[in-house]
Amino acid sequence: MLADFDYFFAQCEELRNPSIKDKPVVVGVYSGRTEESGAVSTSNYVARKYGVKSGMPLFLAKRKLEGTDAVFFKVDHEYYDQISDRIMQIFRGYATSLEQVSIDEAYLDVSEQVEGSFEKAQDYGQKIKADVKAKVGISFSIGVGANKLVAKIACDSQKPDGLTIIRPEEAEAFLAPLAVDRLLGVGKKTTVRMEQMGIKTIGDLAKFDCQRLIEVFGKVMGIYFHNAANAMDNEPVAEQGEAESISRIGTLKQDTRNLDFILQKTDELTEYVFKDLTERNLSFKSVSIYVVLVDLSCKNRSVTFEQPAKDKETITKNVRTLFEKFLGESTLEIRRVGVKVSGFHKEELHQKQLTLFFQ
Ligand code: TTP
Ligand code: CA
Repeated sequence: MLADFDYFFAQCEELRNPSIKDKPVVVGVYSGRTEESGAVSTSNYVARKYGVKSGMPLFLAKRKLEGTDAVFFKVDHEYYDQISDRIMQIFRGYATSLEQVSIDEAYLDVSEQVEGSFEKAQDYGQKIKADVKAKVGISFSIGVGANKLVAKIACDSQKPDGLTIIRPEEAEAFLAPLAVDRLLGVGKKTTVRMEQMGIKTIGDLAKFDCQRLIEVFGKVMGIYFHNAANAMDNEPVAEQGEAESISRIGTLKQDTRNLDFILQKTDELTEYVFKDLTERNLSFKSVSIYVVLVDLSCKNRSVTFEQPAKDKETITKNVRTLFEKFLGESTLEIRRVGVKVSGFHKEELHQKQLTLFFQ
């Protein structure tokens, strides 16, 4: 099962400004050179109706939306990250394993939960969607298939708020009419090459002689293309390994060298780090700070203890000491700050895996 959040950055902005929901919403990255320069990260579906697309220059998006009550936002990664984390956490409760692919996309292995039934997967998908909607307020699309490849294409086929189930016996017919570039690994060059060979759709590719594909694209890719077009994929939903560290980074409201001002921000970040830490029941042996200065150079400072710690005060206290020292060593103003804990207790990690195993 693949879940992909709908028009994610723009939906996050709608979430904290409900009154803009029916207006065109554009989230952009401003390059900072002039007021107007930059590109569209994403937009809501209202703005898409006017032809706004990801990657488009902002001035062009503005022109397309001229005369409408469109609203523009600057990307706020911290906020989107927090929302994404909360949803991923909910997903964990529904899946045997979770593979997060990006900030707004994750594969969930739910085969055990739905006992291999695609019928049950339909209800299960609805249940997850309703739960996330109620708890976080974000909608997303789900694709269900016998493997990751089919789940992904199923998900893309119906957005936003989609739930598309492709049963194993339907998979080949579902893929057949689609353009080959819908397959992962088929880029512009490959598309052109395949077109020269008379292959336009995934169906054309599925029927194409596998030996010939190997001659043209090499053994690894040739076999992959052949299998993928025939809806065959054995990639497991691979859980990312237990994190080596937990960190949060934030931008200061203004560039500063004022310790209290900085600590106000790092205390906020520490709250999030500490929350993650307690959720995973980990103790740590190192605390680090991360600093981005006004000239955009980055610096790290850290401290490691003999004995592992578990409490929030150890983080706040050491972050303060590290910043006091850092400010004594550098003269530039600070723009962004981060807090990190690491050096997790090995036995504890091991213990955790064992408990998970025996649950
Ligand atoms: P997508 O999943 O590609 O797009 P989306 O979530 O905005 O819209 P939908 O899934 O409903 O089609 O990308 C996820 C986020 O990544 C998106 O909200 C913003 C960001 N992004 C960029 O910053 N630049 C880009 O060019 C793209 C495509 C996405
Ligand atoms: Ca998305």
